[in-house]
Amino acid sequence: MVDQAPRINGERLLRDLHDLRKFGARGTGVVRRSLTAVDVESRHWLVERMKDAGLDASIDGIGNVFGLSKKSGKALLVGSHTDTQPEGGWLDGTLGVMYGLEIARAFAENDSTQEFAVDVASWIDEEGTFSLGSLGSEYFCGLLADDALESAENEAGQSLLDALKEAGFDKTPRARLDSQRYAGYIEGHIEQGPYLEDEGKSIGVVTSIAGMRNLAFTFEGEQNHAGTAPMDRRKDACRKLIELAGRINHVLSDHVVPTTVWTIGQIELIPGSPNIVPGAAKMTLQIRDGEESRVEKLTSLVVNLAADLDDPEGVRIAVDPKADRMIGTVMDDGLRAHIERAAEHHVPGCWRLMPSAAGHDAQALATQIPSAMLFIPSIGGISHAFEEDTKEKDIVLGCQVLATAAASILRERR
Ligand code: HGY
Ligand code: MN
Ligand code: MN
Repeated sequence: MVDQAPRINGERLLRDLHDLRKFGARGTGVVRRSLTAVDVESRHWLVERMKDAGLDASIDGIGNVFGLSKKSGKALLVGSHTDTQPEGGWLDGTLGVMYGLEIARAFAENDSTQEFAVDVASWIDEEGTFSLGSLGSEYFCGLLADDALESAENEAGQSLLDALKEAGFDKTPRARLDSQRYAGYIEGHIEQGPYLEDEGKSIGVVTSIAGMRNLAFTFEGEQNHAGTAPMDRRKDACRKLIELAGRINHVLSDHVVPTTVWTIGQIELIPGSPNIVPGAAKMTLQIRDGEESRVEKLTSLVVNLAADLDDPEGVRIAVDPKADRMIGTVMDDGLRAHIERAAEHHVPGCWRLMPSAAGHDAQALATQIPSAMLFIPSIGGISHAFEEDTKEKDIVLGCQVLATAAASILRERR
């Protein structure tokens, strides 16, 4: 049985989401990369919204935005991220942050929950402008040491520390998690995939979050003239890259399951002229799977393939297995059960348990405190694209379900 939680104010939630969307708006999408001027501006805007909600709001020394409750007792931390990919949608991350703000406001406005403590967080750089992802939540959770921040830089070569100085955050202390303060962490997010829409479900209750491995390949051959260099004497880095890329599918095919995904997201040919045989090339490969052991196996298969194709007399191949990112994570059963009950209460039978193939800040928080996630449908399953969108009724429903879950969690654990 679920006690009725306070009704969230859907209009206020949508207004704030549309207002936040304006920071970096590009048509229907958003470009708001970590610590750009528009991102910094949006963080100050968020602080003001949190203050309006009666929270003790600030931006810490790494750029995380916190709205802390002044109530006593164990708090529930509700958050996500407001930075975007180079081309992002208006809801990826921002949904969960504004859910937290709306839940904090609705609880404060209702007699039955006005003593409940809800903290709200917007984690910096979940989308990996300066890192491999979830920099802010990982730092908050003590998964990143300060010296790990020294080497972080964006694609333009700007260091994280310089960007923090430019933003004016460098003099502020960097917050770390006080796990005693919290009953747990919950995050609302768009599904970013097709399954809820395909099945006509309104809510996803996340069971686990996939593990991820990022591999960076470099190819070293010999730059030469595209006209005069005979084909049989070339050390063409591009040709070797295509040979490796073309064989990955075949090498992996016997070891994957339907939810295994891999992506070649970046390719660079150097120097990149139509009249020059590329002497060098770069390629990234990202592998994700719900089973950590399978991520490990697939990674070693690809690394071994590269070793087989490496040619000491011709094109050399090197691979840099980036530090393990986003180790596969299982959501907390207890918190997840609260979200399940809330979903069944609001939309009986119109919800499902499901894994997340996307990485989330909840993976970092889950290493320290009980954590759980809720999904709402993505139209066409599209995300990390300007076309990303969700029906407004689904946005409002998701917040109400999460608010109901939050109230029952705090009734039980505060
Ligand atoms: O790529 C991811 O899984 C996350 O959206 N950054
Ligand atoms: Mn994302
Ligand atoms: Mn996200």
